[in-house]
Amino acid sequence: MHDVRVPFGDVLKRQLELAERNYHLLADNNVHSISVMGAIGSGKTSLILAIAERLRLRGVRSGAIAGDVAGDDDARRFTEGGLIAANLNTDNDCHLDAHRVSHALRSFPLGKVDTLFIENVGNLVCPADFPLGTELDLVVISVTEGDDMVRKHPKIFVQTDVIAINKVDIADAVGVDPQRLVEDYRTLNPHGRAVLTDARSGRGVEELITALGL
Ligand SMILES: Nc1nc2c(ncn2[C@@H]2O[C@H](COP(=O)(O)OP(=O)(O)OP(=O)(O)O)[C@@H](O)[C@H]2O)c(=O)[nH]1
Ligand SMILES: [Mg+2]
Ligand SMILES: [Zn+2]
Ligand SMILES: [Zn+2]
Repeated sequence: MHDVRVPFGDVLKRQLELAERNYHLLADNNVHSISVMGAIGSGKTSLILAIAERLRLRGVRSGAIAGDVAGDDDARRFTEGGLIAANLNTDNDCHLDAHRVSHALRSFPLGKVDTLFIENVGNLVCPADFPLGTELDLVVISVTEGDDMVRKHPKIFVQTDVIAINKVDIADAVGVDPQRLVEDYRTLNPHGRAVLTDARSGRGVEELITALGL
């Protein structure tokens, strides 16, 4: 393991250094990398699978690192969906960090993928403070979280330039207008792009791929 037992004030600095190293490792291997964040059950895994399925038709090979507190459910789903996947358990930590990711990257067959998705633990708070070193960030929110979700978590939305507002197929059922989420996001991040998606039917997935520049 890297030695991260440094005084508390230096921990974030060390994490930033490791994030920069991850960034260079991915770039040196010509891998496009996307950090996928969002609340528990918002549809992160489903959207990654939907994106990867479409990229495959264009000959783009996808991989995924599945960050979860415990278990390998998401890693299995990725493998079943044809992605090269690695499981990354945080053992009760509520977020991934660049250090954990650096270890996962070391054993990942980077030469076999063109795009790598790193799915964070379901959480909209601390992932905002722990950059992983990816090229792009994507935050997935589900309409089932309510129409005030963006306003309640300004930090992550200010710094994320692409968001997916997912489960729009059930927006009416939960009484949420996705446009309210879009407007709140525009207020916080005028340059960001918000895409409405339904990961199960595939609605909006092509638009999301374009927004991510993939
Ligand atoms: N109706 C509907 N259901 C969806 C959509 N996207 C995902 N789901 C369902 O929502 C549940 C959670 O989806 P996941 O993709 O596992 O969500 P996640 O964000 O990866 O969840 P965690 O990794 O546990 O935080 C599953 O039952 C999905 O089938 C959608 O767009 N519409
Ligand atoms: Mg998941
Ligand atoms: Zn280490
Ligand atoms: Zn955390």
